Amino acid sequence: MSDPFIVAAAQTGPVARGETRAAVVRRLIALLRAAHARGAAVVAFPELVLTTFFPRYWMEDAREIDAWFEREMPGPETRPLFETAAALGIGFSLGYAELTAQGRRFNTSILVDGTGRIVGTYRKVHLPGHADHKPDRPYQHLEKKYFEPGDLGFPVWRAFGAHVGMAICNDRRWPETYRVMGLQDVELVLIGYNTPVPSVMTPQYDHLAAFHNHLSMQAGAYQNATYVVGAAKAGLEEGSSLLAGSCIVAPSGEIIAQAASADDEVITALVDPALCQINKRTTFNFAAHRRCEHYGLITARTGAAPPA
Ligand code: CDV
Repeated sequence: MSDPFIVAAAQTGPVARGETRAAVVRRLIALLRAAHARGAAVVAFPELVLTTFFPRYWMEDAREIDAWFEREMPGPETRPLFETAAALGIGFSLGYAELTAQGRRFNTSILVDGTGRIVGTYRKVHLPGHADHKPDRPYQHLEKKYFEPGDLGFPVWRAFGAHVGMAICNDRRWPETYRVMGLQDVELVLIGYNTPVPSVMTPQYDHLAAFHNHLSMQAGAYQNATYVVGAAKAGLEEGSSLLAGSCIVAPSGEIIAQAASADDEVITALVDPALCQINKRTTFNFAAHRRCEHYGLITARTGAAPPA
């Protein structure tokens, strides 16, 4: 059985449109140091954390779009984060916009171990929003324009003495995200998010945004007997209010740490892989209780269809 270790969520406040990556990285390093001072072995940073949440802007110029993306990781601006983490011996997950050598664009998160080595890459599967310009809206949500759906599935890696997976923002609302990792015996899921509230898509649920945020992660944690860490980019960013509420959820489904601000803030909690075993061996012992013969529709059909 693996030893317990401390995990951190590094919530950030808003990142201004004109804020340089170097300035953001300095903020991330301060959060990394704070997490290390609290004994953390690994810290989760938010989605697309190196820049403002640029999918809110309609852009047509390719060079303007490319400027939001990283062509290498680490690159010159992000290298100090890797070097500091390696010097401290702390790992992290980091969300950023990835432009591959083949010209493909993904909303990506990497997992970096305590030596500064990238041990895992995840590319966001569930892309919310739209690809077309909707000028009647106060802001856009153009993830479907700027990214293609992730092509790597939901891998789980051995790191920090545990089985670790990642997801990005909207992924956290989908049970499939957690179950595919649950089937790889995941014990810790690191998630970064940017959630604008009010939502232009579901204003009916604005008053429930914080509830739905935690509901999704708590359900995913409980039903798959895993820790889940949610790290928000929060606060008023370029006129768009981003949900805070970063949290760490235990395999019981309980929130065991939660941010109290909408700004740069570190929260920590103990991850004890032994606690994952309680439900992995009983209620959610997949090998004993799952009935795959009845789940075929989940992969055979994408959209819902009414009964005949
Ligand atoms: N970045 C996101 O994926 N945000 C979505 C919003 C647009 C609904 C989310 O699920 O929080």
